[in-house]
Amino acid sequence: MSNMIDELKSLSKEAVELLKSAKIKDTVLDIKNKYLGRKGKIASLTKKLGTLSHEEKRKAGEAINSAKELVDSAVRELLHSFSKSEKAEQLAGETLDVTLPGRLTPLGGLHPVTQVTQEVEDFFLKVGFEVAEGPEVELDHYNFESLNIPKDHPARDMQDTFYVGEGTDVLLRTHTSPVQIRVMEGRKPPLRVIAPGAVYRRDSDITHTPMFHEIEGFMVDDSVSFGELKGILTAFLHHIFGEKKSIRFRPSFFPFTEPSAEVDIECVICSGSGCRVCKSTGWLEILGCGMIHPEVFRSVGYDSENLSGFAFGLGIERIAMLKYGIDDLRIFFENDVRFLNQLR
Ligand code: 2NM
Repeated sequence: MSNMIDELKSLSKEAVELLKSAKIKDTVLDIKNKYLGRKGKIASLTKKLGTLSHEEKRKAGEAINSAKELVDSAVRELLHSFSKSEKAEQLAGETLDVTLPGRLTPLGGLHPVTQVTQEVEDFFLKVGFEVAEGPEVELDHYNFESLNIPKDHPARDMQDTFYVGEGTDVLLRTHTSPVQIRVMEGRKPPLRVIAPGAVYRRDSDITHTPMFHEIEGFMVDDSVSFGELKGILTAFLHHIFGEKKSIRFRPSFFPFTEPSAEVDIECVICSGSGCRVCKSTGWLEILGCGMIHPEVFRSVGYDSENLSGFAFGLGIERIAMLKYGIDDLRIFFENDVRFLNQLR
């Protein structure tokens, strides 16, 4: 009996000693199994309990339990410390090197058409204009009729305008003038408004796309003069192309203005000496303008006897082409980042 208790003590000591030399979790589990397992060294001793007296059994049982307890707590302690160092190792492997350079997200930029639109808006906002928007799908009435464009005008031809359904009076606007008609219709002068946006025409070659962008503007008050038109548009072109550029006004014709004029700027490529871009004239056509026609005022219910105003219109892509020296309009709409990145 005392023999068995001694044996238990030395078994548990032996197990604890073995555990001390264990370097990995698997070794610990092997040792645990060898001593505490169902067929382990301690379990095989308990088989001898049957031969003992009641009192001896109790003492031996206590000895077995404390031997198991000793080994088991050593095992648990070791497993705990192994899992702790495993975690520490994992964390050490995951440390963040804050000195590494960051991963850059490529920054987007504004499309050149948007950039020029904003520059034009900047100028007109500074001189008291507001920005208005309107539908791209319009009625014949707002796009043509109220602008004094007669029924037999070529702009109304199926060849020149996109109609939404044949024989309807619904179409894609060919300019942003209808926005201004809508503003005048709903409000009273004094008014200073610009209308930027996409417009549509049946046209397609290296200088024309079926969709392009326009900015139109107008000013109406009780006595707006052609002098004010010249002053504001000259200041505007100097803002966009630089103070040094010469500007000229030439007589022209539009159904919705009278008198009408075309405005040219000294060629931005050759400075007036003559080149391919200005077709050897030294001048570039930049915008159209004029004093708003009495018929337009009549159609929005204004009294043209006591009012006057000027209006103008220009193509955004054309301005961008001249400003950046681009010779093919179509690359504005291909959205090739190699092109766009050059104009940021
Ligand atoms: C142009 C040229 C001349 C124009 C006229 C109007 C309105 F609606 F007020 F009558 N808006 N824009 C106009 C005048 C547009 O574009 C070349």
